[in-house]
Amino acid sequence: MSITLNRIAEQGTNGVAMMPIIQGVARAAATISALLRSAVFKDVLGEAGAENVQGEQQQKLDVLTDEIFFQEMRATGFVCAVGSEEQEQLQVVEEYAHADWLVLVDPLDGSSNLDIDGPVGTIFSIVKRTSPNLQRPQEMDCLQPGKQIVAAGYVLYGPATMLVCSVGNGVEGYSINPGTSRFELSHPDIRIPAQGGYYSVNEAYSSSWLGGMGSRLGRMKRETGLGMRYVGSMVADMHRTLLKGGIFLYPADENKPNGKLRLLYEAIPMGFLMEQAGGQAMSADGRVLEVMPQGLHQRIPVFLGATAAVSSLLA
Ligand code: P6P
Repeated sequence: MSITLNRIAEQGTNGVAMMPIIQGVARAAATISALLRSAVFKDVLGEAGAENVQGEQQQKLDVLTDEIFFQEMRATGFVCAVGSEEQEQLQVVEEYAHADWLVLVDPLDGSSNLDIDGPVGTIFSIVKRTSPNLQRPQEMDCLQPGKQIVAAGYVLYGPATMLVCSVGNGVEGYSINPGTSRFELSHPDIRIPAQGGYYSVNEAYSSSWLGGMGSRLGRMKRETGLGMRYVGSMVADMHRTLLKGGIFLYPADENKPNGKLRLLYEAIPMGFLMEQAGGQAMSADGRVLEVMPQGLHQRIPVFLGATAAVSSLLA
């Protein structure tokens, strides 16, 4: 008998509260997966002709997937607002502005890989509002350190479509079974291997890295003997790191003094998952989940991986 996402409700009070929202994520993921597979025939590849709040060229699919995700969060009836990479401001769900939960999301991470049919993903985290329910949710409700989030996960749109998530009791992977068109448990209890795997970083920037990261990486490579893999899609690079071991890093450099990846909807959810899988999630000044967010779209350097690799790099 296959195990579905309903299993999440068996994981304590957080599991019961998170299941309907994570099921909403799964519905969005199934729609996005189908859209990606047919994109080339629907003229939805390529640039949308606008920049997002990050100053990056929006892909048409960035815009479409953001709307799909927001509508599924709205349909759950439990989400009062969504903070998205594709939206400058917090998007309030008007009909449910008094609900308990906010979702932070990068709806289509790695979208620059779309035109070469590369893997892309959706990254999300779920936090409980800090403001009274009768008030309208504000950006401040999202600005909580990662140690306070209740759930996080990602969807990898690869050869299979897989939702990897945690409600604080370890990490599980659910894959779409084409036979049933449902997400079914495929990777129970994901734990990052203590040794082995790969280091994953864009070494093209190594000459401008800050904090002596070039020499640190050289020492880590000598000490660990890790091979190198880099897709340029955080979900794909993180998924391989979780399953095979090693470390994923995006350091600060002279042109990106705070790194490139966003704290609220990339570093925190991925850091939460990495710690839940037995790894470490560090930034320039310590643990990612301890960083106090100052804004919806702030960036942060990240070093996520097995303890041995992270320690070798940052010691
Ligand atoms: P670079 C994709 O644009 C992304 O936000 C992450 O998915 C990925 O890890 C990173 O940027 C890749 O950045 O500078 O190596 O192309």
